[in-house]
Amino acid sequence: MAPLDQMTVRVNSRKTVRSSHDLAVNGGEPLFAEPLHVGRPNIGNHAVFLDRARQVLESQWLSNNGPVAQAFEREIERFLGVKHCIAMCNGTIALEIATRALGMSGEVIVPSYTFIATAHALQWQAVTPIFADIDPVTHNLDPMAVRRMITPRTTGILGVHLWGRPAPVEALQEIANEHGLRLMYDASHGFGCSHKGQLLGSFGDCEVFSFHATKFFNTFEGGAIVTNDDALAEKTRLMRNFGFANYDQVIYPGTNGKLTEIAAAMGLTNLQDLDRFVAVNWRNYELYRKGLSQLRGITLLDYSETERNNYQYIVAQLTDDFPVSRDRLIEILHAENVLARRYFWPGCHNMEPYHSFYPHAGLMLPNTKTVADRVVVLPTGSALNEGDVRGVLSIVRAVAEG
Ligand code: T4K
Repeated sequence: MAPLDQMTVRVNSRKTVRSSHDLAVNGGEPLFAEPLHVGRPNIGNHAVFLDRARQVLESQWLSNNGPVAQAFEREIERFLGVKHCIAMCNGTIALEIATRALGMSGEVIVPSYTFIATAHALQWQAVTPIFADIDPVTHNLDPMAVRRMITPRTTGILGVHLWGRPAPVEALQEIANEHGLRLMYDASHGFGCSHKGQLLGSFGDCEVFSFHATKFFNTFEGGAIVTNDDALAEKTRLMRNFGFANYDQVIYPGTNGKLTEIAAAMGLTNLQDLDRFVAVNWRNYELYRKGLSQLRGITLLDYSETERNNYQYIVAQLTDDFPVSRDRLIEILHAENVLARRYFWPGCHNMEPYHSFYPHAGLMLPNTKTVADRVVVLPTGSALNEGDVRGVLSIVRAVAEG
C-alpha cells in the first residue's frame, strides 16, 4: 500500500485533492458527496435491536424503571465495576440531579472549556459555576487554577474528563478533602476510558455519563449517574422519579429523569458492540495520527497507550506556523463537506448568561482561550471508512502545504 502522503483519494469519483488548487473553497465541487459529521451515531446490530424493540412493544411496558432499564443498569455496573448505575433520560438531567443530591450550593468550580451543559446544569440548580482554567496540554482542569478559585462559598468541584482523557483525579480529590468539598465528574466523553487501569466511573463522589446519540456509546438520548455511595444512589433514584418512595407516597420534590425501555434496549444492544466501535475509532485515530504527524503546524491530541480509550474525538490543534487560521481551515473543510467542529469554542464563560455575569472571567482563563482558539475536531466513528479519513487528510495536507 502506498504511504499515506502519496495516496490519491477518490472519495467523490470526479475529484481528487492534491494541492490547494483543487480545494472546493476555490470553486468546484466538494470532495465528499455527503456531509461527514462529527457525531454520527455508532449503532450496534440492527436485528438484535429490532428484536429487543419488538419485545418492549409486546410487553406493553415502556418506561418507569422497567425490566429493560433495570437490566441495562446492571450491565453498566458490571462493565464499569461500580456499585450503582442510576440511568437517566439524558446527561444534563443526570448532572442536575447529581448536583442537587450532593447538596452542592453557592459556588462550584468547573472548567470553562467544556460543553455548555456542564455549566448550565449547575446554573439550573441555582449553583454558581466558577470557571477555572485548564492545563493547555491535557485540556483538563489545572489543579492550581482550581485552588485559586476557592472562596468561602465554594461547596464543590465538577471536573470533566474532556475528550475521554481523565481529569487529574488524585489532585482534585486532595483539594476536595483539604477543603471539605464535594467532587463529581462529568464523564460524558469518558465511557470505556480508564485511569491507571480503572475505568472512569468510580472517581469522586459520583460520575455522570451522557449516552446521547453523538456519544461513543448511545441510548438515542440518555445518561447515568454512577457511584459507589449507597445513600447517594438511593437519593438520586428518588429524585429521578418525582420523589416517589413507593407506589403512592412522595417524600421529595423530585423531577422526571427516567430512561425509557426503548432507549435501554438500544443501550443493551450497543454495549454488545463496544469493542467494534473502539476498533473503528482506533483505526481512524491511527490514520489521522500518522497523516497529521507529517504536516507542519498541526498536531493531534494523543491518547495514552497504557490506558483504555474510546478514541471518540479526533482533536487537532493548529500552531502558529500553520498557513491559515483555525476558522479558515474549518471553512475549507466545510466547503468539502467535512463538517469539522471548533469544540468548545469560545468557552462557557463567553456564553450567556455567564458572559454577562462575569464579563472579565477571561482574565483568569488564558489557557482556555488559547486552546479554544486552536482546536479543530475532525469526524470519526463507525460512519467513516479508511478512504474517508484519507480524504479528510488530503484536504488538510493540501492546506498545510499551501
Ligand atoms: N457534558 C458534556 C461534557 C457533554 O459533551 C455533553 C453533551 C453533556 C454534558 C450533556 O449530555 P446530554 O444532555 O446531551 O446527554 C453535541 C451533542 O448534542 C451533545 O450531547 C454533546 N455533549 C456535544 C459535545 O455535542 P452539538 O450541538 O455540538 O451537535 P449536534 O447534537 O447537533 O450533533 C452533531 C452532529 O452529529 C450533527 O450535526 C449531525 C450528527 N448527528 C447528530 C444526531 C443527534 C447525527 O448524524 N445523528 C444524530 O442522531 O452537541
